[in-house]
Amino acid sequence: MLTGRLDAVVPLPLEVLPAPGQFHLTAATTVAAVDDAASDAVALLRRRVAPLPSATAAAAGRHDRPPSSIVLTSDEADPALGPEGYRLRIGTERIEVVAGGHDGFLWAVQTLRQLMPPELGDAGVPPDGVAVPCASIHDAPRYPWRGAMLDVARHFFSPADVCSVTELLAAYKLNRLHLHLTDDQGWRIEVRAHPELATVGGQTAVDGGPGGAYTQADLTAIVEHARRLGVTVVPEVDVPGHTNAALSALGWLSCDGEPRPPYTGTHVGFSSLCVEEERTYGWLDDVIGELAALTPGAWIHLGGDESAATDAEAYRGFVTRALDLVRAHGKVPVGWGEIGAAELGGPTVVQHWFDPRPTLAAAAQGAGIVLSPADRTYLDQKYDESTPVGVTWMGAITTERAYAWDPARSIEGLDPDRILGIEAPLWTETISTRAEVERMLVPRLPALAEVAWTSEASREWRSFAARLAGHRGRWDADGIAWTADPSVAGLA
Ligand code: TNX
Repeated sequence: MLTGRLDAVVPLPLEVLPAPGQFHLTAATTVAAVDDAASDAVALLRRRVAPLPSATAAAAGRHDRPPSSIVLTSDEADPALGPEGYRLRIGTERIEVVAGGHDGFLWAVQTLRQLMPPELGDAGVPPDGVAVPCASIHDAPRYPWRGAMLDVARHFFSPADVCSVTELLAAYKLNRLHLHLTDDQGWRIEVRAHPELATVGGQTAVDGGPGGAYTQADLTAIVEHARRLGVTVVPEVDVPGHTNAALSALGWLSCDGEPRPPYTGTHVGFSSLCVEEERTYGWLDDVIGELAALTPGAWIHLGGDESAATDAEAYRGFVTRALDLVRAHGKVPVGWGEIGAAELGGPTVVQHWFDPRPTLAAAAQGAGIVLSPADRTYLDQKYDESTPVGVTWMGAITTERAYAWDPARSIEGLDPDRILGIEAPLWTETISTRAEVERMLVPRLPALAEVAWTSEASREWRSFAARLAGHRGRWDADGIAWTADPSVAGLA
C-alpha cells in the first residue's frame, strides 16, 4: 500500500510527534466539519487530497462509525497557536483537525496533503487505499506576512496563470499575493473612472509583448480564488514613478499635459506623475477608491520606488498625501523602502528591498516592515549562469542562498519586533510564460516559505533539502515546472 511520510512537510511544522500505527485512508473515509470556518478547507481537501464523502460529525463520532473519518473542529482549539495555527491528530481510525479559524484549517489540510504519498493524485484513492503514519502535529507560523509578488506589468499573466501561482503559494502556506499591477510598460487593471488606463495603457509589454489588463471581474475572481486558499491579494499601483503606461494613456497626468509614447524597454526611473498638480490627486483617489472596493484585504500598495524623475522634496510630500488617501479608503498603505524617507503619518507597511536607511527611518516612525532583501528574495535573479531567463544585477540566488538567512538579523539596527514577515518578488522583464514563472519560483519559493513560517532554531538546510527533494514528484504530478538547482542535492 502507498504510504505517506512524516518527514515530508515544507515548511517544517512547529512540532511533529510520531505515534504508533497508521491511518488508513480509503474512498469510503468520511469528512465531517463541525465548524463553518472549515468549509473552504473541506473543499480544498476534496479537491487536492481526495474526493471523500461527507458524514455528520455525530456519525463520525459514533461507535459504529465508518472505517475511518476526518473531522475538522474548532473545539479545544489552542488560542496560543493564533489565527493561522492548527493541530492535526492522526490516529488509526480518525484524523482530527483542530484550528481556531479559516486559515488554520486550510494550512492543516495543506500539511495533510503533504503527509499523503505523492502518488495520491487528484484522481482519487487507489482501491487498497493509502496509509498515513500516526502522529500529533501542532503548528503555527513565525511571521504573519508570508508573501510573493508577481509583476504582471512588465509581462501580462492571465487570471488562470495568477490562480495557478496562488495554488503554489498556498501549498507552502504563503498568505499574501502582491500583484504589481502597473509600471512603465503596462497598466493591468480596469479603472472605470479612467478606462484609457487599461484600454490604452494595457496594450504594451516589455519587448512588444501582447500586453493585456484585468477587468474588474477578473480581479474579483482572482481575489476570491485566493481568499478560499487563505491568500490575501495585495494590489499595487506604483506611483509616482514607474508610470509611463498611465502617462501614455492620460497625457494630463504629466506636467506638460502631453501623453508619453508607449514604453517597452526595461529601464527604470524616467517617468513621473505631475505631483505638483491637484488633478493628480483626484485621479489617484479614483484609482484607489476602485481598488479598495475590489480587494477585501487590508492593504493597498502604492509602490513609491525608484522615483528618480520626481523632485526629492516633492516626492516626499506626494508620498505623505498618497498614504493618507489610502487610509481614507479604509486600507493600510504599503510602499517600497524609499517611502521611509517621507513622513508616513499613520499606520504603514514598508517593503524593504535594498537600501536599509529609509527602511530604518520607516521603522523609527512605527511602520511594519516586510523584508524583501534583493540578495535573498528577488526571484528574478538567476539561480546560476545556466538559468535561461532572469537577471543578475544582485548576483545569483541559489535555493540554499534563499534559505540560509535570518530575517530578524538581516538589517543591522532594525528592531525585530517591527518585522511583519518576508516577501519574494518576481519581476518579469525577462519572464513571460507560466512555466518560466514556475521555474523561477520552484524550488526557491518553498525555501523562503520555510524562512517565513518555521522558527529560526528549527531550521536546518540539510533537513530542508531532503524534505524538498521529496516534493519533485508532487510538482511533476501537478504539472509545475521547476529548476533542477544543483544547490539541492536531491534535485540536481
Ligand atoms: C528594481 S525593486 C525594481 C523593479 C525592477 C527590478 C528588477 C524595485 C522596488 N524596483 O522595477 O523590476 O529592480 O530586478
